[in-house]
Amino acid sequence: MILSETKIVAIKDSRGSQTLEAHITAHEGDSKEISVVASVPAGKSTGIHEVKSLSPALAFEQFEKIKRNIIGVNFHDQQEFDALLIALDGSLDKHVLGGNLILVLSEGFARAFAATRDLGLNQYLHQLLGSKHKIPDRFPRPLFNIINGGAHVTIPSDWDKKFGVSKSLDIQEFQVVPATDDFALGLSVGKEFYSKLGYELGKIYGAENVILGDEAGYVCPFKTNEEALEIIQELINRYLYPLKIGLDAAASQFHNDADDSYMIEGAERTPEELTMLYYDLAHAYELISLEDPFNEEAFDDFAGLQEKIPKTILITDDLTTTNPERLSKAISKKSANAILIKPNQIGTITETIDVISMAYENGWKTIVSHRSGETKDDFIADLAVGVGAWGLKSGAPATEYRMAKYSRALDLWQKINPSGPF
Ligand code: 2PG
Ligand code: MG
Repeated sequence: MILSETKIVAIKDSRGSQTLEAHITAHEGDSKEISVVASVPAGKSTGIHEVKSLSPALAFEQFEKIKRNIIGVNFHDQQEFDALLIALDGSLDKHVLGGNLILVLSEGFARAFAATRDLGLNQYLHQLLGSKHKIPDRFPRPLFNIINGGAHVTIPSDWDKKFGVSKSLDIQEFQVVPATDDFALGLSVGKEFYSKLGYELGKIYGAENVILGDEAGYVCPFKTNEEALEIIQELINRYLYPLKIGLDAAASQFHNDADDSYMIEGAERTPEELTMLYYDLAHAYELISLEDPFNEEAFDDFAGLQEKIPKTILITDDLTTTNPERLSKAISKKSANAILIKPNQIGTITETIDVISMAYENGWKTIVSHRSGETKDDFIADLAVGVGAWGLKSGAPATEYRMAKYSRALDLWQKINPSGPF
């Protein structure tokens, strides 16, 4: 495939920050030209082992330098294109060209390559992985982040005076996960639950004290993590919703490197004490999944917890950063049984697919995830469906940035199940 024209522009993400969008025109042989667009997100609770991003201004400069290596060149496959970008960058953390510039090009290339072959993006990504590993025959479950905490929240300044609440909950994400394989049913239950929860929180805290965090989950003057968990559990029980509870602790955010302790709900805990806290939560709320319960270097603490709560899917995010060396270490240490996949943590689609392949090779599940600062690009929905991920994490079932991914997954679900009732 030859890229005849490629342009990079800056657009605003869900937080109003600038990010990159690629506009690519390409053709294969004498076929007619196709045009695609791709854009990339940005995280806030980023892991230190993620590739580095550049500001749009610096990314434009870098793009000008490499343009001639890309435009007008005939690329035979994704791997060849991505390998060129990796070589042009030449660094380990992609700080030269910027992980964001590399990924926006890599995703744009994937979209264009699929289109020139009349393949859906999900089918194309399926083929990329299928050439390396057998793909699980499953459709991803949505992980809805319905209450936001941690770095994804700005607490209103008057809440300290009014409620004695000056900081967000320590746990970053309180999620509900449908207990059904039917994606359409799961999405519809998730939406209903989200709106019921909003109403319920309004009754408890006053509608004016129910605001939204970065991922469209609710934020209220909660005092403890369990207060939020209790409200979710009670509502599930009251209406018998087919929903399970999941958490992303994003524990690096409340970890103290100096003495390897965790500051949670005003108390300092050792890794052992925190393990017991998770053990209790996992049993009390029958947690289906738990992400990043410890700091991003705590391979052994993850492993200890994994042994204690075998029924909960333990997910690594900042620990592994979609990076093959980090995943390999986590596998050998038996740190968890599932990895969060974020293409922008590693920078190319080829490397993302390789990490997914390594996860499957070792019996791990994958959960494809958005970032807290998102665009309306729905690439990750195709990725989750294409690679048979166990989950698709895209925030609350609300706002166009989060819904873009769930809606695309719904379209793909309905193609496979055209006669479903939802
Ligand atoms: C996470 C992500 C996405 P961020 O920790 O899993 O929810 O957050 O994009 O801020 O790293
Ligand atoms: Mg996370």
